[in-house]
Amino acid sequence: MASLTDELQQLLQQFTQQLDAATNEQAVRKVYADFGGANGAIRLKQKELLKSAPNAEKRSIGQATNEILQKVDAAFEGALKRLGDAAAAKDLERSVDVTLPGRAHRLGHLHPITLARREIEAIFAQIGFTVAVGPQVETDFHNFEALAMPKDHPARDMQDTFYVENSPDVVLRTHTSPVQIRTMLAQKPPVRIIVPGTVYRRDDDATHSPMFNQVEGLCVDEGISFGDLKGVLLHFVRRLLGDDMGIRLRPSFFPFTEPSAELDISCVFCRGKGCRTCKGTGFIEIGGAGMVDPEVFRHVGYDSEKYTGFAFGWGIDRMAMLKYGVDNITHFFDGDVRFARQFR
Ligand code: 2NL
Repeated sequence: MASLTDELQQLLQQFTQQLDAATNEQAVRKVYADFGGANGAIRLKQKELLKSAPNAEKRSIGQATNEILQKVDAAFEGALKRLGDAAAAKDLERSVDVTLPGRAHRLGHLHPITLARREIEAIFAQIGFTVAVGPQVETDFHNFEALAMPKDHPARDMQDTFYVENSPDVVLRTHTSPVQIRTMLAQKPPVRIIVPGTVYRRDDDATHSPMFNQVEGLCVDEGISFGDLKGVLLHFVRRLLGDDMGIRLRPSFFPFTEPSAELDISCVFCRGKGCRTCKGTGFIEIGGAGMVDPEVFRHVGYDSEKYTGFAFGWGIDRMAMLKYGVDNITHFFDGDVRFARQFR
């Protein structure tokens, strides 16, 4: 029996050594499991001793071995506490300066075309126009046919169109006019809408992008005149660019309006005095306008004896370039937030 107790003492010594060497909780728990746990060496030894001992000695052996196991438990708890105290002390050493200012988030910025579009929409909203939108992939009917541009019409040459492969009647809309067509097909006059949106043409240079943004307007009711068109356009241009602005309507041609006009506005660089940009004329071309052609009304089922209307259109991108003084349209599509952030 003496030698067996020696063996237990030896195991206790090994346990103590390994426990002292353990530097983290996981290691401490492993050492405890190896010796003091349910299948640990010391507990197995205790069972072995009790089993082989004569009945008279079982009680004293049980007592002696339990004392050793109590030491093991106490040493294990002590080791865990030591590690916990060290971690807590280290945590307390950490210093946090609560007076430091917070870190600012980097903000994005609305795109200048979005800013310009919203401003245009707001000005027209104040004079009774609502915003209408529609699909960017259109049918030949809505994009051309209903706008008095049948398949053999030379006016189609004015627009280089993207067609959907193997679908000769499906196009990327070349203007936002198909939305006006859809609106007129869906409702009776009076109609007062403004239609902003992305359109597509096969063009690509410093002032043309194959994808660009337009806004068109349409007003249809009884007794609408060319004078109403002039008044609305002048009001709009003055609200957007200043009360000293003027407009000029020059006779022109569009298949969907009659009469038609090119729309010029005072040069925003010289305010109409004449400069290099406006080639001394004091005006720059911005878009077009006119009275809705009866042929368009026929396609949407409006009675052109009863109703008249005006329509107009221009490029939002070009308007934003003029408003913000941007010299190349591609800046708008580079996706550089430093560019966008310059505009308020
Ligand atoms: C331009 C000229 C214009 C229209 C667009 C229009 C739409 C319908 C009926 C009649 Cl549904 N007209 N739109 C009319 C005149 C000019 O745009 O230079 N745009 C960039």
